[in-house]
Amino acid sequence: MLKAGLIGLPSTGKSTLFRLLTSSGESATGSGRQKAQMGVARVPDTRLDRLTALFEPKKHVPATLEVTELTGHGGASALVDVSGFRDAHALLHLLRMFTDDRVPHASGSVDPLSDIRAMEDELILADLAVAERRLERIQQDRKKGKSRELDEEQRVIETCRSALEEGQALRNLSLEGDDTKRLRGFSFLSAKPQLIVLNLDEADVSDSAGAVERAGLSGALSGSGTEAVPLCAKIELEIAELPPEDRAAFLADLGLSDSGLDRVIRASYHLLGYRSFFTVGKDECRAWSIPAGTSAQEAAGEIHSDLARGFIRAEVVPCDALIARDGSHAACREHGEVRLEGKEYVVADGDVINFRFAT
Ligand SMILES: Nc1nc2c(ncn2[C@@H]2O[C@H](COP(=O)(O)OP(=O)(O)O)[C@@H](O)[C@H]2O)c(=O)[nH]1
Ligand SMILES: [Mg+2]
Repeated sequence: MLKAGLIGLPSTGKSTLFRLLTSSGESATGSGRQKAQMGVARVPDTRLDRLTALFEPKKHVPATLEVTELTGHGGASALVDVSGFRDAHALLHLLRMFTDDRVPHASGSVDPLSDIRAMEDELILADLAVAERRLERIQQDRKKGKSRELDEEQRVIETCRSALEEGQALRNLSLEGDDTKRLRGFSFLSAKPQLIVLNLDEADVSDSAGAVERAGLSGALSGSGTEAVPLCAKIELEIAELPPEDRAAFLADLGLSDSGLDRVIRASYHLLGYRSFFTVGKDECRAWSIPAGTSAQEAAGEIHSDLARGFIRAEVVPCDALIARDGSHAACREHGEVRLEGKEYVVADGDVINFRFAT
């Protein structure tokens, strides 16, 4: 499952966003030294909604995003110890751009540029501690016996340490293939792709680009591994309280085409290069998330390891074609829209797949 950690200074709207994202899913309080809450957000997908309307299955299962928020204190160094952050594929960084006299501001006043820097520095310091701990361990291990891999690891971590000491986030480091893999095990926070969620003032929602520019943020948001999504948590709360059929009109009144929550989830997908494929039937219509470049056999393994092991063929039809033919595979077949693909086939976003396998 796709995992995201919510970070940001106090009173930026993390808990509000957490509640909004996970209102329809389960949530749990993590155990351990640091207090964290974890919840599951459903990934909105109109394609799955349409397929569900056509197949009328017993179960409708959207793709999900697991979200973690640290509820205790302790700053970024605490994040390193919380599994939900350690394993996170991405960080959602809440940035306060709204003014509200009743909500005290961590930095005194609204200053998103300096807040980004403050959070970044915390991530960098936490990573520096991890890097130093690891280098000490490597020194000890090398006394016991040398290995090429240990040397390589030391070299990569020393590169990281230098970057961190210069105040650079590791997501800006361009590493070669094997080094990227070596780094993966360390769960460096500043190496994770980051989605900056701009929590705008209500007055700015219809002109979010203008708000970003006025705050002098354009440069800070253009770094590698970084994307930005504007929303207003206060308005999102109002939307969440509306009956679903009234939401589109409410958004249109504000000059918006979709809700901020939908945009946050979509942007997380985009940032990570994630895709969705679907399985359909009378029992269940379901969306599955996979990284871009996933093969048909790996995709089968997402559903069950037996499907990957006994993989024969993937019967693939793009969901748009299937929807256009009212969910009839037979009609799609007649028009040559159903393809039989082998295990190396790279699954495309929106594929509806039926896996043929031998048990
Ligand atoms: N005016 C305004 N208040 C907000 C907005 N988002 C959150 N808040 C309020 O700010 C306070 C802190 O929010 P919270 O989500 O607990 O922030 P956290 O400390 O980052 O978890 C709460 O009282 C929220 O209701 C917003 O977009 N506009
Ligand atoms: Mg909170």
